[in-house]
Amino acid sequence: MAVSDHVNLAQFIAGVERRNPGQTEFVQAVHEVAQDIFGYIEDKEKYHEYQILRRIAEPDRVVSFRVCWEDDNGSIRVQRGWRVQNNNAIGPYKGGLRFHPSVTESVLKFLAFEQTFKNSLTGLPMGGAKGGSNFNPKGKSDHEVMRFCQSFMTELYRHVGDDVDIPAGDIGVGAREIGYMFGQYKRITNRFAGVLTGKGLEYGGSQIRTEATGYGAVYFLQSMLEHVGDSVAGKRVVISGSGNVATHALEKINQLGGKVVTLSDSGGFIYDPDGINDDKLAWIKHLKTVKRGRIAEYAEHFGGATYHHGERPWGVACDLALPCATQNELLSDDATTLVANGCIAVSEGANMPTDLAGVQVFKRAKILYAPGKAANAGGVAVSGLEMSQNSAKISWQEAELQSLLIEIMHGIHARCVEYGGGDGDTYVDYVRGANIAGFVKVADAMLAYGVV
Ligand code: NDP
Ligand code: 2IT
Repeated sequence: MAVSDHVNLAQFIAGVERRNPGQTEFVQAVHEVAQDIFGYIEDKEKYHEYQILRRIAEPDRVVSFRVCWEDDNGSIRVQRGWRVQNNNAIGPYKGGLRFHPSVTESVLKFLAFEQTFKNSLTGLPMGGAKGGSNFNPKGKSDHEVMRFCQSFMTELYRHVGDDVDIPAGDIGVGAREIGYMFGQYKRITNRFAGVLTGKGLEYGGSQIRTEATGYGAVYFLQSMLEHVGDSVAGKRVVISGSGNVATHALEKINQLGGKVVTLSDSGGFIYDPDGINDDKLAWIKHLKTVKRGRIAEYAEHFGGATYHHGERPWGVACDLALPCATQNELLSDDATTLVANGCIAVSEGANMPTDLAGVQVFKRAKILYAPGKAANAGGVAVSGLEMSQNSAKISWQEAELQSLLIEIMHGIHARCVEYGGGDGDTYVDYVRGANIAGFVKVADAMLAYGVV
C-alpha cells in the first residue's frame, strides 16, 4: 500500500479552495468540519490512507439543468436547477430542495455536504444530497409555481427514485411545491412511489413531518439545558425567520413555557415584548402560508409590537436564541452581542446560520451551542420515517412518531456528548461532537467499500 501524504489542515483547506473557486459557502462548511476531523483522525492512519475526508468533500455528482416555464403574461422564463448528490455510503441520497434567488451551486454543495453528516447523526440509513433552483416563488401565482415545479421535475425525475435519491422541502419549498412535484413525478413515471418526503397526508405523507424540524431544534435545546440542570420554562427567547422551522420552534417553546419575543423575514424583524402566544402564532401561520405576506404586517396588526426594517433580531436581550432563517445570518458581532446580553444557549434550526467567527465567539464563551447539523436533524429524521412507512405501505400514528422524534433527538444529543464532551467538566463542544459522530459512521462504511 502506498503511504498517503499527510496534508495539514491549512493545506487541506487551500486544496478545497483551489478546486472550488468562488464557492465560499461550500469552503466554509468543509472548513468547519475539517477543523474537528483533523484532530480526530490524527492517529487513525486508515482514514488518511483512504483519503476519506477528501472524498466526502468531493460530491459524488452535481447535476445542473435548465428549467423553462411560462409566466402568467405568456413570457418564457429560464431558471437553473441542480441536484447535488454528495455521498451515499450509508443509504440513498436524501435532502431537501431550495427555491430561492440566492441559490447557487456553492450553496447547494455546502448544504449537501452538511446533510451527509446530519443524516448520519440521525442513526437512520440516509446519504446526503441537496437540490433546488434560483427560482423565486415570492409574488408568483399558484399556477406559475405549478408550471415551474412541473418543469423542474420533468428533468429531476431522471436523477431521483425511492431507493436512489429522495428530495424533500427546504426554503421556498413546502406542501404546495411538494404536491406539484409529486404529481408530475407520478405522471411521468406512472409509479406511486415514496420519491419525495414532506408529502400531504392524503398521498403518503407522515404525521408530524411539518412540525419536526422546529420541534426537534427545541428538543435538542431542552436536552442541552437538562444536561446542565436547566430548562426552557420561563426563558425569554429570540427566533429568526418566520417560515416552517421558525413557527414550529415557536410553537414548541410556547408548549414548554418559554416566551418568544421576535420573528423575522428577509425584510426585517418584529419585536413583541408581551410574547408571541398561540393565537398570534396562528395569525402568523395564516399570513405566511395562505396570504404569503410580510412579517412587517404583524406590527401593524398587534399593538405593542414593533417592526425593525432591514435588521436582524440578535440585539434583543434573551436567554435562548434559535436562528431559523438562513446561512450566515448570525455573524461574530451578533454572537458577541448575544453573549454580552446574557444568552446561555443557541440551537440552530437553520443550516449554518452562524459564520465561522461567530461559532468561535460561542465556543470561547462556553455557552450551550448546537450546530444545525445536530439541532435541525429532526426534519430529515421524520423524512426517514416517512420513507419507512412508504416502503412498508403503512401509516404510523401521531403519538408513535412524536415519541420516535424525541428518541432520535435524544440519541443525537447523546452522540454529541460522547464525542464532544470534555474530561471532568460539564462543557460539551457540540460542534466537535456532531462533526466526529457524523463522520465516523460514513467513514467506516467507505472503508468497507475500498476505493470506489
Ligand atoms: P421557509 O421558506 O419556510 O422559511 C424561510 C424563512 O427564512 C422565511 O421567514 C424567510 O423570509 C427567511 N429567509 C430566507 N432567506 C433569507 C435571507 N436570505 N435573509 C433573511 N431571511 C431569509 O424555510 P424553512 O423554514 O423550511 O427553512 C429555514 C431554514 O431551516 C433553512 O436554513 C433550511 O435549510 C433549514 N432547515 C429546514 C428544514 C425543513 O424541514 N424545512 C430541515 C432542516 C433545516 P422570506 O419569506 O422573507 O424569504
Ligand atoms: O436541511 C434539511 O435537513 C432539510 N431541508 C430536510 C431534508 C429532508 O430530506 O427532509
